Amino acid sequence: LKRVVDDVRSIPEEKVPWFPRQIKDLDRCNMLITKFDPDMDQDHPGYSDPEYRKRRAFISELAFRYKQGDQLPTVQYTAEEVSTWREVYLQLRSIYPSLACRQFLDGLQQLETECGYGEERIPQLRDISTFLKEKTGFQLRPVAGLLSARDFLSSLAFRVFQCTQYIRHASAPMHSPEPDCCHELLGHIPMLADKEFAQFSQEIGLASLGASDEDIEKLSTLYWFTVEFGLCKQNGAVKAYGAGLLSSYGELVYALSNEPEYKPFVPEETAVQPYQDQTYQPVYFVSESFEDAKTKMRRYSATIKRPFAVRYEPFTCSVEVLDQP
Ligand code: NLE
Ligand code: FE2
Repeated sequence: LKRVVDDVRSIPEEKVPWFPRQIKDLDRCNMLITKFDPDMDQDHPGYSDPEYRKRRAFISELAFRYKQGDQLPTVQYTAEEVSTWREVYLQLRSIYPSLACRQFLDGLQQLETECGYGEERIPQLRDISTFLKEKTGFQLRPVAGLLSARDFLSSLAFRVFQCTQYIRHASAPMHSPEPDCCHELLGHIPMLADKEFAQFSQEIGLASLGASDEDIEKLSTLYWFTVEFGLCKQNGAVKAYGAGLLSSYGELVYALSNEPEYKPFVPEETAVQPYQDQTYQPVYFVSESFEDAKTKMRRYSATIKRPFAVRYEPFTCSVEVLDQP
């Protein structure tokens, strides 16, 4: 029989890394990775643009101040920012019908009719979060930049998606190595409006709670090659469902050009595939379908060794920790 454990420290095994148990614990899941930050990275197109860096600092501040349950901050985007958005939107919109998977196209269309998506303005997190909550129970929270894998994945366990709110530099609209609002709003959000994909995302999150560093590394690699750069078969053709592809005109075209290498999605193998995050991927993993990816992923997650099991309790937005006999 399974029993609810009040405190993971009472589990007699080796020490389990801290993990959020309630949605408000996500206020502590905010460890940033600064390697792509325009203040730190000399290759960032905003590195030598003080105006851009000032703007980024201002928008970051909104995320730093945010606490779970607060109203999501809105940003008054400048004309230059909107023009970057427009360029990204129009370019990508023109190739989505032939390169994006069906679930993405469905989601995007709903966002266009119900949530103000379009080239004219950058949608606000507040409106999108309300929209998503109704579709799949996902909600957004603002984040100042790239998060540590552990913190990012753990928020997915609660159906919370951490979203950046700044936009990429105007000089590089077609690809950015770091997340920005184009990546979140165009890459991730349409997919998160799909029930099955939302479930897939939450399950990766639940598998990550309290996992060892080594397992976090594997799960984040799996996340990378599915949620970020995944391809899947649909009606005999290969389509993109990964957000990193769907937000980068350059890489979306490249990924489906037959130039890179393609491998079938097999979690045990995908989890140990080395990857780089500066430019386009040399290899992509192709799933037979979402259903197939979810089943395989679930089977893989069950092999991760943890001295306990977790169960999400939707009424209280909390995670129950159960003894694993
Ligand atoms: N390369 C993506 C883009 O240009 O939107 C962002 C990837 C973030 C992991
Ligand atoms: Fe992403």
